Amino acid sequence: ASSVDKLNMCMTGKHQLSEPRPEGQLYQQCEPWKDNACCTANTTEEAHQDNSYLYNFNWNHCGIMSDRCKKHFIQDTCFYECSPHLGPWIQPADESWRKERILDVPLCLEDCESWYKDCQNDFTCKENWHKGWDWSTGTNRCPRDSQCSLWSEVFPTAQSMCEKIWSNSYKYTALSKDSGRCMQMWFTGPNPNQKVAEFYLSGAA
Ligand code: FOL
Repeated sequence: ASSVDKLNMCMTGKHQLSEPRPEGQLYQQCEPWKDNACCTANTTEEAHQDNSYLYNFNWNHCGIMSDRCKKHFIQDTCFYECSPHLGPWIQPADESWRKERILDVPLCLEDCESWYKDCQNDFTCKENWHKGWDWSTGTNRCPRDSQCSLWSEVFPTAQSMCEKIWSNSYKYTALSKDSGRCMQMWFTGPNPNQKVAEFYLSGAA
C-alpha cells in the first residue's frame, strides 16, 4: 500500500493485516506490539494455543513440548505475525499459504541462545519445520522416514536451530540486544526493532 513504507509495513502472509495499526489489546506474550502491529488480538490469542488455526501446527509432534521451550515458539509467532518492521527482509515466497516471507532477519544473540537452551531437553524429528510433514490427520505429524531425537541431535548448535527451523527466516548473529543492529523477539516498552530496520534500510550495513 502507498501509505506505508519499508520501515512500517506488513508482509503479505497468511494472517497479517495489510497495514500496521494500533491494536488496543494483544494477548499475553504479544502485548509488546500493541502500539503498532500487523496482527489482530484474535491472532495473538491463537498464537498461545496448541494446534491453533493459524497453521494447525502441532508443537507436540515428539511428545509434549516443555513450557520453557514453547514460550519461545509463542514469542516467535508474535514476532512473525505482529512485527511492522520486517520490511528490509521481506521477499516474495512461492508457497501455497503465503505470498511473502522473511529471509535472513538478523536475530539478536540472546534471543537465539536462550531459545536453544530452553529447548535442550525437548525432542523433534525435523530440522526444517516448514516442509515435509505428514498432514493426513489435519495437523503435522513426523513423516514415516523420520525419528524423534533430542534437540541437540537435530540442531547441533543454536545457529543451526535459529536458521534452519523456519527456512532461514532468521540469520544467526553475534550481535547483542544493545547493539541496535539485530532484531529482538523479546522486548518490553517501545519496539526496539524500528531503529534496527532504519539502520539496515539506510544501507549502513
Ligand atoms: N516464524 C518465523 N520466524 N518464520 C516463519 O516463516 C514462520 N512460519 C510459520 C510459523 N512461524 C514462523 C508457519 N509455519 C506449513 C508448515 C509450517 C508453517 C506453515 C505451513 C505447511 O503447511 N507445510 C507443508 C508444506 C506446505 C506448502 O509449502 O505448500 C509441509 O509439507 O509440511
